[in-house]
Amino acid sequence: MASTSSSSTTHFSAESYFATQLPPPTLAHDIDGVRAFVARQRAAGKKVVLVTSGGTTVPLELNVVRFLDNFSAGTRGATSAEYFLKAGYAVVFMHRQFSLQPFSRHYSHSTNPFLDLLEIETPAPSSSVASTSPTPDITVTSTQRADLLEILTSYKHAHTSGLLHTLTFVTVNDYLWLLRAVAQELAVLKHSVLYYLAAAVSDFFLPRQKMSEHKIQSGKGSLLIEMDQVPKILKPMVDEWSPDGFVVSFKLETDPTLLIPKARAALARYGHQIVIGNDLNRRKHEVVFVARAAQPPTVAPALPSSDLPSSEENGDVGLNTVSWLRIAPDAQDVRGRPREIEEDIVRELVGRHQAWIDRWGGDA
Ligand code: PAZ
Repeated sequence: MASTSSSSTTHFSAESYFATQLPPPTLAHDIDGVRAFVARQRAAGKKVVLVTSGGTTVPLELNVVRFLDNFSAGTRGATSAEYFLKAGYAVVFMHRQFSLQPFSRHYSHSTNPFLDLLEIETPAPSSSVASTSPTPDITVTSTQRADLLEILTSYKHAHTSGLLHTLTFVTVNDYLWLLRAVAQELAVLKHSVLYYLAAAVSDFFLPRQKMSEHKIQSGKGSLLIEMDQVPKILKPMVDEWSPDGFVVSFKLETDPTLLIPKARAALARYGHQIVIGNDLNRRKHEVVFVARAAQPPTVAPALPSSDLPSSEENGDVGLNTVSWLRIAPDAQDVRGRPREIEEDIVRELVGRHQAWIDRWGGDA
């Protein structure tokens, strides 16, 4: 039997975590980039959102051969980042390496492969230069051209305007170090910074002190791994790293009856502004906003009435407001493309964030 653990786990506070686990080697360089980005957006009076996206890995060895991972492809984060840009925000997009990214997500992975958009056109041979065959041209399939043009235009604009700044992480350790450092940089923006924490972050990890240096060997029977709990970082984020920021976390469950109680418990424990609950299998067309009662919900007026949740499901639950947001699973936009619930989530959050800024006297 191979075991990578000692018999007891350690309880890591955020403080003891950062005192004992090593930062990723690129951290200082990444933060220089964020600092410059924040300075530009601050000078321009922009609201800034940090979007975290995709899953984190948990390596089992220091020389990593094996790791634990989770399902997240980064759809929620990449899609939401596009809608935040559309709403006028500058976006720090902190995502799992190789997960979906804004704009390119439309043609990534296997859902809509980029190569399928392209045609090879071979010009007719010219009679004047008989010995050389003409070079084929590449064109975009005509049915895809309008969509591609629209996405490409937004993509180019996001990059030339300098409104999208991208950071990557792989492990849960990278994520925690990066989140803390980025939040500390964004804190100067006071109330005009919104945190949209959609990444699927592991709840468990293996501290480096307990990791095997080399590949765990088989041949000794089963593998037992005892992991420690990842420290709860929302509390120091709200209390210390970025106390004026508007913090939205996500809660994923597979048992829908847990969504609201767990969301309420998170708000009570960490003191942030909103938890968006989503069920694994319904997350693309249904989410629930659980917020502290001080912020009245401003459910997006542009939603067709059939998409609005029925009123008896919404309302005050003790100290919290609960509002469901739903779209029909097969809903389409005016051009016949599938509607994306992130459009409604972002519209709702932009309204609530603005109310938060106004309440504090407006520092955007
Ligand atoms: O990346 P994706 O679009 O496939 O999934 C999004 C999500 C379910 C990871 C996100 O909405 C979420 O709930 N993030 C927080 C997960 C959690 O740690 O509870």
